[in-house]
Amino acid sequence: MKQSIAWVWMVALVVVLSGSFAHAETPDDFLASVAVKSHDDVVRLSDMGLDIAGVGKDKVSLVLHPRDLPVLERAGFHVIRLKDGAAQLKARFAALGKAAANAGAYHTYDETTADLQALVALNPKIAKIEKIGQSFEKRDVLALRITAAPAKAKVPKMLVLGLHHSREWISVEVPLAFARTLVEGYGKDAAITKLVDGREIVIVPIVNPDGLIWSQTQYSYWRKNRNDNGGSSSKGVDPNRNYGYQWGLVGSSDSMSSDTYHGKGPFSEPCTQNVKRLAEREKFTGDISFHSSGEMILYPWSYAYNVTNPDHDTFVKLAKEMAQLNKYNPQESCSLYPSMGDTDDFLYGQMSSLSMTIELATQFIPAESEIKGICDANVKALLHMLGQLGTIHAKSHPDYASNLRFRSHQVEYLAGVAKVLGPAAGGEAGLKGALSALDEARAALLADLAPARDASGAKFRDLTDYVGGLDPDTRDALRPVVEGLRALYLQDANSDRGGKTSLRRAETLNLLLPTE
Ligand code: 0X9
Ligand code: ZN
Repeated sequence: MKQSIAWVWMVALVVVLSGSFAHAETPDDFLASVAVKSHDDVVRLSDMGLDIAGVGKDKVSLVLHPRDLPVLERAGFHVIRLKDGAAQLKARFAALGKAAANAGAYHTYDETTADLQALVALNPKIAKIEKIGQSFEKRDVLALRITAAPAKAKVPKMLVLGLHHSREWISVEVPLAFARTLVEGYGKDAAITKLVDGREIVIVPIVNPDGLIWSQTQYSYWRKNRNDNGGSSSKGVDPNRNYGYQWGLVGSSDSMSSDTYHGKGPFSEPCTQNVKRLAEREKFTGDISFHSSGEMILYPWSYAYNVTNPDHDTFVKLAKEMAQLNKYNPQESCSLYPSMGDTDDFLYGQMSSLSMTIELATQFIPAESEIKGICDANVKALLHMLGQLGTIHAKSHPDYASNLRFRSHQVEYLAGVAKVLGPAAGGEAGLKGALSALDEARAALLADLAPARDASGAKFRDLTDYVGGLDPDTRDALRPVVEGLRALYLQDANSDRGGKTSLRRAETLNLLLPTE
């Protein structure tokens, strides 16, 4: 989808979602739009931890809480509240809410389980259900494994994930349709038979079952999982900010009430731990995580600009080919907005799977009549990718660690920051002075760490090891600096695309981290 028509889907999305507040758990939430002058403004909004519902050419739609208003105003954004324009849809969501466990043509959690079981019954030789773990509320998270390859054969493996975000019901339908196509087509359709004979496919239609149930029965607009956040009145962690690769700063929030709350640590959530365990065990060649909306095929990286992934050309080619089949717009994930802790950055960056996100449809929950068309088009794209995985795969990531040589200015910088951390820091003013004195050493250090040459962040791990080997006093003083330096480095990678404010924020944050 071209940027020039992006606003059209955003408006469509607003029309549907404005009907979804009948069961608002947070009834103060409202849909709004703000004008944006450039893409840097979108980056700033995302970096503020706001819930971005759609990105248009000159506007962004947001789900806001009244407490967000002064923050947005201070940042210079003019907020326009959007009116509820779809009473009939409101009635539809109200009806769905009342009829718990009935989401119309959309699958509920129980219906999804039943469908997976039916597929196994249809052909138990090629389809098996596996429990990959449990959700926060102790529901089983199920995967369907489909293959007719000989038991020990080394074949390409593809992972398909649905429903990270509770309100994105359509993201369950496409993985299910893919499973149906493979199981029902085996032995009847030559191309499908060949794929199932020579590949292994693992499909997890619902990564976040608690969220789906909450969205289908209580509050259709719910996005996160249902973690009780230690008894807080603000529930939920955004599963797509909780993966442990480049986690925690850009485009995600440390506030529990935010819709992009990243959780209390990387992989703090059962639903992301389940995917991590599965991926570590299976070593997938490629994967797709389905979301809605926007009609986009997104490839890494999500976490920062200006860090070209080592498999860029492979991703571009594959995404373009798939885009011919589903007619979506292929693009680098961060060009939508940068965010840390998403599925793809982990599965690609850490697990070397050719990992992409597909944003389905033009609304989170499209009209039921659209489900079939969306599934058909995207199953075609998935089949193409499955075929390609026989010949393409991610490069193994270069071993940066062995190339790292510490320079004196790096040690100087660390020693200087350690001093600032000491009792003589002198509050805010002292901190400012110390920061400017360290500027030169910092610039040299960042140049040396060179984000563009170290997309995997391996140098940071090496730096951490180095500090770990120092005498205990120095090590204790430096440890939080090194941890925070990773964030500083990533922000620096963003700095020529509007990340300057964040750079300062990250840096201050690093310096104020407790030494414990
Ligand atoms: O923000 C997300 O998690 C995804 N969009 S959604 O509307 N479904 O919530 C986008 C994931 C890709 N990551 C980035 N574009 N940074
Ligand atoms: Zn999503």
